[in-house]
Amino acid sequence: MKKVKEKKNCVSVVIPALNEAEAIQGVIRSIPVERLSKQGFRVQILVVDNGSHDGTGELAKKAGAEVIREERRGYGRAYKTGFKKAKGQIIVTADADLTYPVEIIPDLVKMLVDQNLDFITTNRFAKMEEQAMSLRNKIGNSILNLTTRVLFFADIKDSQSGMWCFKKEVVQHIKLVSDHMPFSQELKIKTIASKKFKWVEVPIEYRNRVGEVKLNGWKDGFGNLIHLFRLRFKMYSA
Ligand SMILES: Nc1nc2c(ncn2[C@@H]2O[C@H](COP(=O)(O)OP(=O)(O)OP(=O)(O)O)[C@@H](O)[C@H]2O)c(=O)[nH]1
Ligand SMILES: [Mg+2]
Repeated sequence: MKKVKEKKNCVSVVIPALNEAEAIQGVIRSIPVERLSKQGFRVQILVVDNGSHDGTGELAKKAGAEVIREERRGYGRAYKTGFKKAKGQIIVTADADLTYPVEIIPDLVKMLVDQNLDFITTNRFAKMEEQAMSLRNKIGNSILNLTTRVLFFADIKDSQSGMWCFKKEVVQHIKLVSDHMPFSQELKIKTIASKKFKWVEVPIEYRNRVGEVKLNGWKDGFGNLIHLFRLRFKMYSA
């Protein structure tokens, strides 16, 4: 990955957003910038606007974020672009839909530093609001989690969670290919499989989504399942 000028005491919060006008400002304003600066970190809030046409980018800018426009669609594409532009040596991620508890970012960062971890992923199933995930998606996620554990011996409870806190060097060491929803499982599986990184999974709250659902449940679910098998039989040469 090409390097931008990295800043040692900087945390980059990278948020992919596709038509999230209803929630984006709430997400940005809930990030505890002051707490992070008391911990000694500057904060870069980076919204990757994935071709929104509802004013998401402008709203994000007004709320104080740096906005990059990425016209090529896809959750993974948005993250790859965002990671390249992240100035912090520590990166934290969250969706732009108010589902993830961004107020815990200082705790995640503290844990990463204090325990000298490389990668923290999160488990949404620990404290999930009742309507936060449909029954279909819960079943789909359980199948993906079980398949991940069986195929990769990865001791992970939530393979699809989109909130991570990690040292930027992790994504500079592994090759991430997916431009779409499988990006989330690809990142975790390759990080764990590389055996180079100290990682943990921590429980988090997961809240009801604000704004229209972007996920295509059946298509993305099956797509992720197929991706797991493809990854399993190609990954060690990748
Ligand atoms: N689906 C999708 N999301 C994108 C894309 N580009 C950016 N995003 C953002 O990526 C995040 C994840 O997408 P979501 O639709 O929330 O997917 P999800 O979290 O699995 O599903 P929900 O439980 O409905 O929130 C959101 O912040 C989207 O706005 C894209 O091309 N497709
Ligand atoms: Mg979401």
